Amino acid sequence: KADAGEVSRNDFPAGFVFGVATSAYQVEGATNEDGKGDSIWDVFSRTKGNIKDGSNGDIAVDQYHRYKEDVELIAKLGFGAYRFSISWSRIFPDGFGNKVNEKGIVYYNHLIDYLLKKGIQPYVTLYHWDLPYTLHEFVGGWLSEKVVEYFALYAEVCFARFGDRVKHWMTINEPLQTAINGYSIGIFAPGRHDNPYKEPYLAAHYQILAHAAAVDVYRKKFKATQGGEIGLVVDCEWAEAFSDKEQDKIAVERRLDFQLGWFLDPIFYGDYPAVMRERLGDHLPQFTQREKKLLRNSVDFVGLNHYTSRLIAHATCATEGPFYEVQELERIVNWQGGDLIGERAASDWLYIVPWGLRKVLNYIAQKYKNPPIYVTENGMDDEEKETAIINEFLSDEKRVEYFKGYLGAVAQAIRDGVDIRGYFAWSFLDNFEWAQGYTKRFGLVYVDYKDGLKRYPKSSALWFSHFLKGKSVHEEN
Ligand code: PNW
Repeated sequence: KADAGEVSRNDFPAGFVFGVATSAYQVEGATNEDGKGDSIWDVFSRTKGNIKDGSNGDIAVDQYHRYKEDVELIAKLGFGAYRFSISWSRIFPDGFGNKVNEKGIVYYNHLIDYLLKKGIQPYVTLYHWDLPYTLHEFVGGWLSEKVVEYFALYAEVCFARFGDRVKHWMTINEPLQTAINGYSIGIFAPGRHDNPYKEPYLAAHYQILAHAAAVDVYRKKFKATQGGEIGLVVDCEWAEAFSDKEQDKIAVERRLDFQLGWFLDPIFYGDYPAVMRERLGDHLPQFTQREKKLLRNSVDFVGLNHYTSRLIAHATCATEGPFYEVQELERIVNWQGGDLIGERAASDWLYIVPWGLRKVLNYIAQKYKNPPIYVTENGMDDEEKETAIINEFLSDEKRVEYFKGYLGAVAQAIRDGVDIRGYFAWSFLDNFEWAQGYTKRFGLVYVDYKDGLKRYPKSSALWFSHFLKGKSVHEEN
């Protein structure tokens, strides 16, 4: 509770950016319109048994047709930025990069232009999990080196077509989640799980190289004229030692190396963390000298997605699957006294631990040369209930407390000296929550799935709006 006190806009520097975030497959819908090709998520979610409520993103919250209304609402609430992603298969329907689908370009041009017209800066992610399906089926997806070049081609078209107006680029969203959920556990597209000791490390490797290739294109061909910045988005839970035992403290370091160092070490130091090499041997791919050079300093900023924290204990028989088995550790949610690390949200992985964010931010600053950081996602969810009335969702006091706590933690980290440039709440509105379908609601804005996808700002959206207009939280009532 200590940092949940009186957070105010004045605790943040003048140029600090506040925004809301979404991703293409989760909000756009129109998955087969205007020449868009299928992505691995289109195919995955159409397959029975993969999505909890049997749903998919075919309509999602229909932002493709309602972008104007959505942009107006973002502006009205007072946010200065919108983080969204571009659907690769809208630009190159088969991913091969032969022929640009102009209708896809038109959509993002409209979105970007309307954002700018309303005074909102676009923060654009090139890849938020929706790989063109053909690249998976015929090229091997993230297990294939070839995808690196296709990604660079796609990125180049985005820079060329949108870079005159987009000044903040993110290459890839959470390569960790794709590697583990997509290629080890198989609960995300493309749903692979047969080779969990090898494939996740290949899938991560080529995502890292794809990131570096896209940044190289930006810096060589566009940066000088367009003057934007480009980074990678990683996700990281805070890892707190379960006990004072030396073994648990070392397990914490291992955990952070396997979650964050996996991606940031190559970028800041040119290679994977030593502990990953020790434990994975030849299952961990090697970077060539040329690749190491390309990787080093290949970000202008680090994007951090952060939701929750875990207690970490050394464990020789880990129960959470192969990824944790090689790390020999366990993630625990109860202190030894039995109390939860924090209150649980709706998702079974999401516990509310504001101080964890301050610690992750300080950890990144210390370990990776104090880079500029954006918190690119932070938020919590509510459980969908068939019987609930809208008002139960609209008075989301728990989410208000969540934001107060986590924003307070960001403000603390700024006072600690961490170079944080902005904060994006996940999510602008309720949307397709991947394998959970529409059973989880992360939005600041409620979407009525039973009545024409109407949007209703929740209390958290109104609280944020007051916060952004500089009123202290106590003036609110
Ligand atoms: C993020 N974890 O993924 C994604 O970027 C979003 O698209 C997604 O909707 C959001 O979080 C909520 O799930 C994560 O287990 C999923 O720590 C799980 C974790 C972290 C990030």
